[in-house]
Amino acid sequence: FSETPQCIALIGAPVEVGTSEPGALMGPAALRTAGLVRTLRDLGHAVEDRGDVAPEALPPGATGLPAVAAWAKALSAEVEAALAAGTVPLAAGGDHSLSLGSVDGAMRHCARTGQPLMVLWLDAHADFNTPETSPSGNVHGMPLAALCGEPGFSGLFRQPAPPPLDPRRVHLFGLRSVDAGERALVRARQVGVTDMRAIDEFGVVAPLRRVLEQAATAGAHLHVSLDIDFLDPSVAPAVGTAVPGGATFREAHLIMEMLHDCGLVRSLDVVELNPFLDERGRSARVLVELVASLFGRRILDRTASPLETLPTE
Ligand code: B3U
Ligand code: MN
Ligand code: MN
Repeated sequence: FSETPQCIALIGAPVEVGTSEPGALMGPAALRTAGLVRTLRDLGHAVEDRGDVAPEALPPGATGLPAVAAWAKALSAEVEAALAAGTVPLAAGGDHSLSLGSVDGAMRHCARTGQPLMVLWLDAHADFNTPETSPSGNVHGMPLAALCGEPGFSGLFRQPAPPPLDPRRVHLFGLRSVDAGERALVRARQVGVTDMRAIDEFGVVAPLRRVLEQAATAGAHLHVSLDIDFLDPSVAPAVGTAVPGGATFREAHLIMEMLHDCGLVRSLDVVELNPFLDERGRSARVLVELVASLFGRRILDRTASPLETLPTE
């Protein structure tokens, strides 16, 4: 994002049919309560809160792929329209199955503009299971496999569907929990990966810079999908599937600041916040702060490079 104000379209997606842990449907409400809209407006952006998407009539209690598909189709249309209108869609979830809709909407937009799409997936998990490999059957562990055209998913997308996402244009960042079937697929499909081991060794800056340089060279539309479990559970406890050893508060902010500075982020998901498991709104507030950093909040105005702004005697 540039220094110029953006027009941001907040789209609530209270989806929890992709997980077995109830509570994620309260995510959009908690993010609003934590001041998401006000915070972005205070940064000078125009924010249009489009309310929550509603899937087409679902039989009550519908679960699994048919229910996920109904949400995905509705969200895809909203995201595509927001992009066509020149706004930055911010999909607030809801479990990670909602990205089937948001990324699909971005894919359709990019198919029309001719811009390549790149996806940065900030997550403890690979979310690359198929119905065949999934140990849980939960669709929030599958969206990337479906988006990348793996078999076993039918009826998920609006028709006609764009060509599947190129897995080499997907980058998993913060990975630390992978199932056996996923491991094989992530390798075979050449998905980009910066796992926690790499972050321990090199920090977040060098690996992220490489991804952003690749995106800049390609002239890409960068879609960022932020799963709250990317963060360490001590920072953001409101998560159904907590995995220890995640990103620190400072690492996460630095990533958001770099994403802002690169100016390539055109669409964003904030997913898997489960307010039922939160501690007095703490995790929701952390997410709002991170989104603020991604949209340009900084500690001090910086006109020079970080080294030049080091304090002098
Ligand atoms: N990989 C496991 C666990 C999981 C994936 N995403 C979340 N949990 N949030 C699965 O069920 O697919
Ligand atoms: Mn996820
Ligand atoms: Mn996850």
